Amino acid sequence: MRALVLLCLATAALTAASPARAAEPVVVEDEAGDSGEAPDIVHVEVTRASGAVVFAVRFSGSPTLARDVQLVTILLDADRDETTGPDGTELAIRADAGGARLEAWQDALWQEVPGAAVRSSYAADVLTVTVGRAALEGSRAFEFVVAASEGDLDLEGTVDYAPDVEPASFALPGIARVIAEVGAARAGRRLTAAVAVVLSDGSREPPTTLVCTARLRGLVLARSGRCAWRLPASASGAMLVVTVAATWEGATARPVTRRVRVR
Ligand SMILES: [Ca+2]
Ligand SMILES: [Ca+2]
Repeated sequence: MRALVLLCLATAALTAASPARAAEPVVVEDEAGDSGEAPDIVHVEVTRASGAVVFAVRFSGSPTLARDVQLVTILLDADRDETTGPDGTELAIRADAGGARLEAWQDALWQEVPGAAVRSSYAADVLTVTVGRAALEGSRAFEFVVAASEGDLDLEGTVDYAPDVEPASFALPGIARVIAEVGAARAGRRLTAAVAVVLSDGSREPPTTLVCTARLRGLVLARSGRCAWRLPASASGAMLVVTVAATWEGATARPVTRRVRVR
């Protein structure tokens, strides 16, 4: 786990130094035919969705993943702290063809988290598991291992792990910059600002939260929409100052300011 932590630190440093980062999804390939009696994982992809993370686990040999017979466990080190949970993993998603549940390591036991936002589906040899970021305790970066087992992972039996040795890493991108385009400012007219965030992986997304403020001659204007205002007829010639504070999936951008002269 120490090597893993060092790797994580190195990755964090790289992310801080460069706006470019590895493109999604995170992919783990696993050998076919190495699983014994357990379901045989051959490919894992982890991607982000709005407010959630999606694991797609592909198998060879079309296992049934029947309940209480074949189980897929996604072990997560969501706090990236090797002292929390066995081998650092304090969350476990257990899934089979019947559904999925989240368990947390508490009082030295795996205990189900009631009402956790976890769901799964199994079709065409791909088990798709979606977990809400809230269920991941808001984690923006985690280590993971997928284990397919015949019966309970924690009991005797055969297991196929992906990756086989060290856990894999997944991280949501940060915000590289905020795009705030302020429309034409005309006295007596409505003004809107269009806001998007550009992520460190180059993709462009709408903000998760957005606070827009406009000041005219030092006074805050009442909003007429999330990022819209009606300019007073007396505003002609004044400088309008629009400030935008945006977040995306738990990442906070520095507020940006736009100044436009009202015509
Ligand atoms: Ca395998
Ligand atoms: Ca941990």
